Amino acid sequence: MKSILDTRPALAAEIMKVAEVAGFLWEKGWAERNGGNITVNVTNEVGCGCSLPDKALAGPFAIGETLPNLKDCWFFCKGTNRRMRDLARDPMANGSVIKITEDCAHYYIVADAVVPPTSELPSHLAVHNWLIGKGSSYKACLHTHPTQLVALSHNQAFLQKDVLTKLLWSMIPETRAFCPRGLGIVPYMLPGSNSLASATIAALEEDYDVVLWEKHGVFAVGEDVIEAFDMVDTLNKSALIYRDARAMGFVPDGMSEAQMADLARAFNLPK
Ligand code: 2HA
Ligand code: ZN
Repeated sequence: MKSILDTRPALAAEIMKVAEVAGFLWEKGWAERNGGNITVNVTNEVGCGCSLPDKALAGPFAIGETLPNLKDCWFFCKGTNRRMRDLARDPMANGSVIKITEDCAHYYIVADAVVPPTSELPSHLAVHNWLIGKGSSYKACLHTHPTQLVALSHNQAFLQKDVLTKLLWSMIPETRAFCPRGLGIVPYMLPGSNSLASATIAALEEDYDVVLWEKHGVFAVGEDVIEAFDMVDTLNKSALIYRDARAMGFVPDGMSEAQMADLARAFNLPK
């Protein structure tokens, strides 16, 4: 079957990154059934004034709001109800490339098949709209269900501002170094709702790259989907170290404030 990717190596490379990450999410046990979603702004990879067929496969469909920075943007989106493990195996049969219309309120499904995008499309597109508006180079949004981070979100003590950031940073130097903005917190809200989307943007606006949705999962942004995944993976590694220390029967010491400050100086880290 002919694919939009056949003649577009840059687009194929971005979508292969999505497939690779989808496989990691499944292997880690963070993607039960159709859990999680990924969207990537592929406008640059499709190419401006591109020769893609004007004839879309389906649409226009309403986004549900008007997102003025998304005019004529292209996205690769995991399909609604599709499984990460299937996205890993065959991304173009379990996700689709969509194009936002000129009115910034609708989209067409362009390729390769009519796979309606993720149920979290409104929140993902609202975040992409916000990223473009602030001139960010970030192109990827990732939502997943990392077991240990979600478990920590079931305790109110960990949901106070930057309590988890400090705890997770202190478990291993890499987390401080590679998640320098820490972990934002979003209180429980209905999955797929506009209020969850606005609360997520408000938390990202506080200068986090990864936010924890209470009793649900995380939402991460990055230059590409690999970068977004690596931050979540690093944060969850810290959660695993904390869990294992507790399971061994003690509360872990954590790196000291002085060790953390030293690290921040050495790596020139923000905050
Ligand atoms: O798309 O994880 O929150 C599946 C989800 C929704
Ligand atoms: Zn979810």
